[in-house]
Amino acid sequence: MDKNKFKSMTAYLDMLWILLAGFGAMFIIAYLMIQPPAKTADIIKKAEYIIVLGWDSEVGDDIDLWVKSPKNVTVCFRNKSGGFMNLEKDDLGRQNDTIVDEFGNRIVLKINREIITLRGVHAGEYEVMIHVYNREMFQDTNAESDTYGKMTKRSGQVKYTVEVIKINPYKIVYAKEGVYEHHKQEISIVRFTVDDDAEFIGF
Ligand SMILES: [Ca+2]
Ligand SMILES: [Ca+2]
Repeated sequence: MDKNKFKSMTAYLDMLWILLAGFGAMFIIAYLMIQPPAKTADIIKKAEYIIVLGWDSEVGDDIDLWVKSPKNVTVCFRNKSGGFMNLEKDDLGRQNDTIVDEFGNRIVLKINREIITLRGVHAGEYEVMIHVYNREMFQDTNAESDTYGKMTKRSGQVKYTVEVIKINPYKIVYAKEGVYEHHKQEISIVRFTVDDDAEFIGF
């Protein structure tokens, strides 16, 4: 064999091996650097039902939504998660309506809304109720000075709405409008039943 040809072939094979080794090393490094995929299930929540309580956004009352499952699990601000149910946020009235943006500006968004999602269901009866946890205090210039220093609890009727919404396909299966009046008032909203396939049977 031509010695020069043999030498150039050897050089070519060496180069090929170096290239292959280089690609192999890069592949291994890239594989090690791959991050586990984002838990999309945590981002886009698959919910069978959402139960939405809303009340007058101009008042600072703290109202709570309670849902009890057929397995006797109750979800509310005291127990935010259980039995496939989750309270998205305990709306405190006015206290958590203020956000601070990246420039430090305080922005007030007057929203009074609590949502409990049911990302899965147990067949049986769900019970929904609301509780007037705390009525807003305000400065009452007409009041006698008392332990609150003329601060008085707000009284009078305030409107609320409760909706039970089925997801996929979207349908409002129950809606109620009403008023609450008293501090610590409990209002039973609805008992509704679902089957094994999460279908709404009735109330
Ligand atoms: Ca609340
Ligand atoms: Ca609020």
